[in-house]
Amino acid sequence: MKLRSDPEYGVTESCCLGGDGLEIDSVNGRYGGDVSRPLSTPLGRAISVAVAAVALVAGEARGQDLLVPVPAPSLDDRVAYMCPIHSDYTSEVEGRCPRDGMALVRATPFDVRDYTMQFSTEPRVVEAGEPATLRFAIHHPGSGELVRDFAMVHDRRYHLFVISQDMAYFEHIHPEQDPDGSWTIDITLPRAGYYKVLSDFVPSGGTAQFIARPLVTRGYTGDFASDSARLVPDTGFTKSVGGLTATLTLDPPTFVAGLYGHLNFFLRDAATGEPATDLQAYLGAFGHTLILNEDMSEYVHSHPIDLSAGFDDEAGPMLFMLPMGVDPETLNGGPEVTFDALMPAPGRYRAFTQFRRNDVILDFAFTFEVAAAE
Ligand SMILES: [Cu+2]
Repeated sequence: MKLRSDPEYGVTESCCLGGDGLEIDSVNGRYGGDVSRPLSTPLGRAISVAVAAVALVAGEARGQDLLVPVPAPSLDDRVAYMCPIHSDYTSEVEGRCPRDGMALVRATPFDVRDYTMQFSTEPRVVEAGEPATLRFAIHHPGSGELVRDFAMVHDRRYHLFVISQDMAYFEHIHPEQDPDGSWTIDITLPRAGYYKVLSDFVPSGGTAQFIARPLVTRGYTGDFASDSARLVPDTGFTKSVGGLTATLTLDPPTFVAGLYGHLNFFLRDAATGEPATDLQAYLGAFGHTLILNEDMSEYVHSHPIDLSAGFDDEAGPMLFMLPMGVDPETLNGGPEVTFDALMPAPGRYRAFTQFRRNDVILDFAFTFEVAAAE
């Protein structure tokens, strides 16, 4: 099946994150309006309130008697419903994101400050091959209070990625929340070294956060700067894992920094060569992809931009990643799964992509080059 063309969506499809910060794409105002309309009014109101206030002050300075009421911005002017994945999609009313079908969460989309994270390990120095507990406590950037409420995003409230510096080791795991509000998970790292620990969550009332922390095990003697991965781009984009063969096609064939590209996967049964149409939903989607560059300074988290099963989108309504109101366990996906992604800088990137089939999570890693924009 065909994807809806990009112009339908505009150019703001996926959330793109770099460094420890959150980058919010500009709103282009062309999202399908049948689900909910883009929200420009609260921001617009806030701006007009500011303009009115300036006018009043200026008027007073000139000694005029201006009786322009200047209402203080209420909480409602700052709170909206936003897509937890596409933080640039906001709405005044509850509903779902027209691009991925995610339930909108109540949030303050115009407050883009990073939340504060306390990351600790038990034991304090982690030993390779020995179990360790990772603990995360999230604090509000303004009040400093511990955050206890998190939005459900892709079936979980906290997603965690652990990647070794050479990018050979990749884990996508889900910490559990302790009664005190912090999050913990036990992990055994395979060998001494430097790891990147990436937290992905949406605090209730805040925007999507994607926060990286280093983890260095005992016995690591390398130099962090010079030990970064030396990624070698794949020459063939077909790999088999656990009975599933994935062929990746990049569109455009060479990604360009700063421009959206598509990662098109075609999946086959490795034994028969037949197209695989029995993908299972995993965390509310038919695949997950995390893309990192060589020195792990840039990372992009992407989900499929539609459901690759049995929809004709040429004339129909805007596609959802999963149909609303349907139990994901009753659905099958494949053989095509497409992710979109925007790589912020040129260089070599590795995409870690996960599919679920026969109740097993299958991890694929593909490495490719991203060219500099002309
Ligand atoms: Cu996850």
